[in-house]
Amino acid sequence: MELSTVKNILFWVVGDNMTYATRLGALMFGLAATASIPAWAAQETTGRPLEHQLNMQLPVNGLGADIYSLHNWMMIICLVIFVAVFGVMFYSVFKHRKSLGHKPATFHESTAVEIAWTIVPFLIVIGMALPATKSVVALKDTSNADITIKATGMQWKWGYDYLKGEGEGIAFLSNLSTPRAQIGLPGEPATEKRGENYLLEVDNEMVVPVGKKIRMVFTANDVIHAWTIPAFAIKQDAIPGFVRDGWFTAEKIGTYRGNCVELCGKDHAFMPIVVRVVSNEDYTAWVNTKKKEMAALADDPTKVWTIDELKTKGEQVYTANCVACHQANGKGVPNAFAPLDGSPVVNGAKAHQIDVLLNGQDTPAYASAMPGWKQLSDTEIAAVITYTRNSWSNKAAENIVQPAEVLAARSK
Ligand code: HEC
Ligand SMILES: [Cu+2]
Repeated sequence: MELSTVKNILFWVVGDNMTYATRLGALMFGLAATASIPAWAAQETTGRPLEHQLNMQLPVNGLGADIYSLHNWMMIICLVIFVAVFGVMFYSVFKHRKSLGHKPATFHESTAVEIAWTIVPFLIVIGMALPATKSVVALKDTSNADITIKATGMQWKWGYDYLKGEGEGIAFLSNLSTPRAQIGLPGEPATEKRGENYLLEVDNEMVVPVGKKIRMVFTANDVIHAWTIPAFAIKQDAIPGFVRDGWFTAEKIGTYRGNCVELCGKDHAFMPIVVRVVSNEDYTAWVNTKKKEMAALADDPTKVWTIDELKTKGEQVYTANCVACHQANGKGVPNAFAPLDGSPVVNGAKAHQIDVLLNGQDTPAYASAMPGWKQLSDTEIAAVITYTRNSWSNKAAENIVQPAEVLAARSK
């Protein structure tokens, strides 16, 4: 075996960044007595998976440490059972083989053996279930949170709403920020080298203060997604029409990364989760900037825009929300995503297109459906419609839509 393989196996058993002697020591220690191997405390967490990592990511809170130790402890129990059972089996088969003249025993029922093989597994199960139950109960206790944040899964991004506590009212969308040039397209290789946080970076990170209890509420707009930050020991499905919750505290300042962990469609791999943990003062500062930013961005749906203003804004909205399916050239993907270039909807009556944007569309012509975009603002919807009506080969007769028209359609 290569040294790195041995190293990985040891990582897998006891954790990271210990000398081999300590690793073996910890292994023995674990075997002999305890379920808590404090490997995590000795090591700086990276907040993201490492290359060739076999063990779980290092936790940054007590609950995560419990789960980590529990995991190691269970692995050790499994290993001991494995070695003991197969050891006895292979020894017996080898030592008492027929060619040495052994005759098979013919006994039936042995009360002693039957009692032993009922009681021993029972004790093993109790020994595993007790500490596990303690952790599961703690995982579910979302009471007395300092801040409550709602995460909404959408194809293929996350929306965050700060519902309670400092920062209440803040809401934003979080999109993958890795450039297309690093990813490439089918049949079109990437042209740029992959960055350090390839596919684990976003434009708007969720920000929380260090050491505070954060309650997370999860739901989804379209299909099932799942939210996790492994280092925080939190993982929960986000299900349309349901609200689930979970909680974490982050005890170290830093940036922590995760992924959507429920297969949710074509761009499942492209909706990472990034949480930045900052000091309490930095958090207050972030809340203030974010609130100012939101006030500045807040739309005035009665404002009348020029067509050029709408086209410029519409292109941004299109790039952020629509290219994944309809492509930058507006040609879509045959049979899957409708082309907008030359589309009868985009070149037809504007009222109908507003309706498609707000409520979605699902015709038999395409395998998938167009989701509704109610979560975009009136201005964003008006802008993206105006943009599509004047782009590529489209020359719609009604070539401009104002935010007020979207607002009116919304309340219908
Ligand atoms: C998740 C993939 C997806 C995204 C993202 C998406 N669409 Fe669609 N869109 C579709 C699909 C699929 C259809 C065809 C639906 C059907 O008719 O069954 C469609 C249809 C449409 C149509 C009607 C076209 C026609 O000729 O029937 C318009 C207009 C449209 N989309 C605009 C947009 C705009 C603007 C955005 C960005 C805000 C957007 N779409 C984002 C998947 C998507
Ligand atoms: Cu997802």
